[in-house]
Amino acid sequence: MSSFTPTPADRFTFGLWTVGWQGRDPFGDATRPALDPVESVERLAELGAYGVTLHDNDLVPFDASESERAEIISRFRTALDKFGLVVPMATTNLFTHPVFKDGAFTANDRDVRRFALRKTMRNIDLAVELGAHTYVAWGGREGAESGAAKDVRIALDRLKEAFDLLADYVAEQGYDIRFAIEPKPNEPRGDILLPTIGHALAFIEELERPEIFGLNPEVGHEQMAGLNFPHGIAQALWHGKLFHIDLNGQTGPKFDQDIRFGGGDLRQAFWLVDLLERSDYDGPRHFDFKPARTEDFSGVWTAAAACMRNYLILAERAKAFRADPEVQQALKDSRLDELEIPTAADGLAALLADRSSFEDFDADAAGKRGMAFERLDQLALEHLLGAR
Ligand SMILES: [Mn+2]
Repeated sequence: MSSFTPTPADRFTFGLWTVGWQGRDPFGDATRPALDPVESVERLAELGAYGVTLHDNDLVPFDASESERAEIISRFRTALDKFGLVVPMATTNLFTHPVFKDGAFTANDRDVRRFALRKTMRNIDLAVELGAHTYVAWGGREGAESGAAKDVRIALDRLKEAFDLLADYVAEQGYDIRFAIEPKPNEPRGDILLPTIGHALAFIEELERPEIFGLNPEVGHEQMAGLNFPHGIAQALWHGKLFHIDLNGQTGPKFDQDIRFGGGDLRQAFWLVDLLERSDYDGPRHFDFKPARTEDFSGVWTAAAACMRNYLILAERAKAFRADPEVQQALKDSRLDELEIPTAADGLAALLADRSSFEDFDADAAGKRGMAFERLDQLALEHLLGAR
């Protein structure tokens, strides 16, 4: 159906590392050749994407000379202009090179921490040059495999120090860019610092400039911890901290699968899109997925197109759910409208004086009221399945 064809107005973006993933995993070599970022730009534009995102080393090799770097960036910018894609977000690779084997901002080695900060600041310059307003920080190797290897309270001091320095840097440069911290519970480290949305939200409030720090939550990362992703996103929105989002799929607590969006837990994907589309989040719908290593390039582009198409289908299904008069009645029957009424707008004294709230309250009768959630959830499932 043509209504499920993406356009740049849908603001779909892809990491260069997603379609460019060569299929290397801990047990197997690459199954696909390297993909030229310029080709990714062209193909994603053809598919209807709005932009691309990148780690520094997705574009510029770790050991490139200054002149090589300048040439690569110039060629990439030309492609962006030619095919009309933007770069709304960038991030730093602080995990591939062996120097980061014990982390970056929280590595026990001080010289590694200083190098990590300089590498990040240099790429923030590039991010701003390319027009990005969001800088993602995923601390993939900020963690440990064994108890004594990392003093977590001190490591958090170092992590705060790093983010405070980065905030000073962008303020001094006058950059219009905000940081989005990406939680993940584990992989590649046994345990990673800031493992969930909740941990990261609490940490941000300890920073010197919390207002320029928010979150980049990823579907699979929360689900690896057995958590409900739409609930986490709702709380991030409630705090005003949803700065960016990584969409993909995951089937429960296991290794980070990075399935195309719509694969994995479909019901959570439905509630996520329902939430995002009704929220004030106006940032990119960013896909951070890995096309299965079984695929050739035809499969890669099929998966990329499917991420966008599945989002649009789910958005249409969620909209139909909300517009259905039977659903609207079911929401009332489940008393969602009553949840919106403040519990004691009449004040503490009135609550204490209100005998009906306690002394005369019939808890047994209230305990017998049905909530009608089964009917409501079945209506949602039928909309999701296309049966209504
Ligand atoms: Mn992932």
